[in-house]
Amino acid sequence: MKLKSISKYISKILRHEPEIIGITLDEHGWANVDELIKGIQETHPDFNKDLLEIIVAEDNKQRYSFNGNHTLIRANQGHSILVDVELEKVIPPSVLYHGTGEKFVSSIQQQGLIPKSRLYVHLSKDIETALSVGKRHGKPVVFQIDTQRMVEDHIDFYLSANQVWLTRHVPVQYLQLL
Ligand code: HQG
Repeated sequence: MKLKSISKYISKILRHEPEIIGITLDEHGWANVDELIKGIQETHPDFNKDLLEIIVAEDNKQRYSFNGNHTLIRANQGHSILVDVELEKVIPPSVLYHGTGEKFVSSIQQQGLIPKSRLYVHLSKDIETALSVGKRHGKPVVFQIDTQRMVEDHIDFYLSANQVWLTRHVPVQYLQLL
């Protein structure tokens, strides 16, 4: 069984479409662990709790969290469905980065960065990480964001449990294409 493809499936369920395995998330994005495992077993009969524990512990971006007694699980960020994962509001470093595909540049230069299907715009703390995010969309480009000026202008930033910087919208005046 390929753990990476199951992890992608779990992301899809916990961020976007819990209904594909007939489960629901609560208002804070939590799913019941037993229900999640049962739902995944429909298509991957060998899946079990031990494998879920491995996926959560070893995920390269720490995408998921359990509650204290591991009866509930949620994605730390990246949702399209409206859940409140109790993000921490934090003052960001004075500069952050956003990697995207070259094909989106002219639209971004007109509209700024918008969350599109997700709840937040995702920002990276360094250019290298931004480039790897951007590569998912074709030829990568990186925008530098004047977060210091955004903070001065009272725009809120959040840090997810797995250290991804999030904000609702980055208007064009704070963006510089590198
Ligand atoms: C672009 C992955 C046109 C935006 C990553 C991005 C990240 C615009 C795309 C996380 C636009 C949305 C999120 C505008 C923004 N016009 N295009 N005005 N504003 N865009 O996948 O940031 O592996 O929803 O630049 O590592 O690429 O899934 O967002 O290219 O942390 O955990 O619209 O997903 O993490 O694409 O990636 P996405 P993203 P995971």
